[in-house]
Amino acid sequence: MTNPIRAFIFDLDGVITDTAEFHFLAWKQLADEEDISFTREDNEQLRGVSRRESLNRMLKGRPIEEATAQAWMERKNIYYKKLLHQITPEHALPGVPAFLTAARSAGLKLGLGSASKNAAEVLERLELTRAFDAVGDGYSVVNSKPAPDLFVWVAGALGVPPNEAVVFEDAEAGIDAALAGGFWSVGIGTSTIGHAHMTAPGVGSLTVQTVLERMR
Ligand code: B16
Ligand code: MG
Repeated sequence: MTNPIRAFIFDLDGVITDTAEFHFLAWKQLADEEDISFTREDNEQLRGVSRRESLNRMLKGRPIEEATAQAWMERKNIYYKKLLHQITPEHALPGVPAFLTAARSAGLKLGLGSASKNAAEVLERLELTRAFDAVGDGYSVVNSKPAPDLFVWVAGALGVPPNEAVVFEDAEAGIDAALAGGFWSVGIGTSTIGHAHMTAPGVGSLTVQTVLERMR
């Protein structure tokens, strides 16, 4: 017999809201200014990984001085933060607020595990800060996804062991992190997430009961 599920932990970008487009536009502005080719397809490789790893992937092996790397990441973040002003509660992905409410009503603890250092601001703009019992973000741990550290940190803050928690993730790095930490996992969207315990096009196409029944 397996343990009952006591917590749901959600990734932010691609699961709760779609900030990937804003990340793309910000990296694209930097890339254009620096004469680096960067397409929407390239941007898919940046899904779920840290700002530093995103820069590395955007550069595709091109060497860069550390001081320049820091300055470029700072510039990208300024562009990104400007775009975040557009976010309103309507930017939550379809069915997300209702799913969070249903999960809480079912007695589950709710956590957020995002690689983003801007996660708190995004949650505020979505008016979803109070929906979560614990929020782990780009400041919480040193080793980012695919290391399991962030989800383990959130589970610890919720007081629930990994094998009693389900991670909802849209990125391959995020599902790898969840599995490495011993969590149950739900792959969201269309990326390479076939190794998750179950997959769905979006949180809105799931019910809390369906997820709980599959995690055993
Ligand atoms: P920041 P998630 C991730 O968010 C994004 O998917 C990824 O594209 C971004 O590079 C990363 O956050 C860091 O974001 O530059 O704002 O610190 O999917 O883990 O919620
Ligand atoms: Mg994501």
